[in-house]
Amino acid sequence: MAHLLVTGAAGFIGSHTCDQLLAAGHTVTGLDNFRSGRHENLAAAGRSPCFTLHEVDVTATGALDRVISAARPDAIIHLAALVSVQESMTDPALNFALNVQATHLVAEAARSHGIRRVVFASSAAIYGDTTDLPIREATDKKPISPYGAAKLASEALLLGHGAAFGCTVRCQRYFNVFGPRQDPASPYSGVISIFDRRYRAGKAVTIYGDGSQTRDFISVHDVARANLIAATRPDVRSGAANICTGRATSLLEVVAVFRQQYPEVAAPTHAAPRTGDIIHSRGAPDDAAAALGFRAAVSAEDGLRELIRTG
Ligand code: UD2
Repeated sequence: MAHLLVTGAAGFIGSHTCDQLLAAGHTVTGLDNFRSGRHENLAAAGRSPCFTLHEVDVTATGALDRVISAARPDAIIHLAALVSVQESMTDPALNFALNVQATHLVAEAARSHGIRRVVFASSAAIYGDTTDLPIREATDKKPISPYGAAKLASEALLLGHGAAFGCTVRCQRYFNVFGPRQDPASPYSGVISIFDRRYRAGKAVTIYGDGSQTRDFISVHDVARANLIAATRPDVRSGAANICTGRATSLLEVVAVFRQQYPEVAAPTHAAPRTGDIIHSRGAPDDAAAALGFRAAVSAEDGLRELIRTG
């Protein structure tokens, strides 16, 4: 059994990752500044004797050193981030601090403490608006936001450190993650979390465009499992892989599942497509299968039903 340090432990992906690590018998030290993380996300983890939480910012002077010196983890799963693409547009400096500098600090902490593995939350945003589908890892990386650029820079920082100082680095390029605990607060939150909140409130949703746009929606449970594998499987080598399902689901298909569950809610309204919206996005899952033995197991429909059932 391993001891994992999870940054961003109280976030959407972080909390599910902690839950799965603990369920598998590992020890977890969590770290979160609670900027977007929430205490209630850690309700289950907090009941485990194998879980310790530190309420600190990764970028605070000496914070990582102190936590790592005390915990002596085997690996770091670095998920703490400025998670909003939109916020990276309005505050690029904050994006740089939380999404680039923070990663450098993690890389340095891994080096100075001799930590042998780092798993990093990268994103399909590094590919920009490519129309060459499915998106493969070798596809040109042309980010179109400070957020995407920061994720790409972070991958390079970590992989360079890993190669120089003998640490295995896995960069996980998440596609459109959905599931329980995703914050629906902003209009730029993931579409499924927005739809979930509106249907629960009995309100009609708005579809931008005709709803035929598709995304590679992956359940947060699959994403957490991919993190667990990347952090703990013994024979893993450094690299980057898409964490996706390889399947495209349209917004109309998403809405159909909600409408079955909420027949009393009015039909969706349609609005003009969002500026800059891409029509189709779908990843190739083969590299993750080869490097990690990971394949997504939850279908978009099953994941949606679980979200609707449990919230
Ligand atoms: C992701 C980013 C977005 C931007 C984009 C670049 C997130 C949550 N979003 O958007 O910020 O970087 O990638 O490609 O990381 N939609 C509706 N109704 C709503 C909300 C959304 O129809 O109330 C549509 C939206 O116009 C889009 C689809 O749903 O066509 C998916 O939207 P999304 O923001 O969940 O994800 P995505 O991949 O478009």
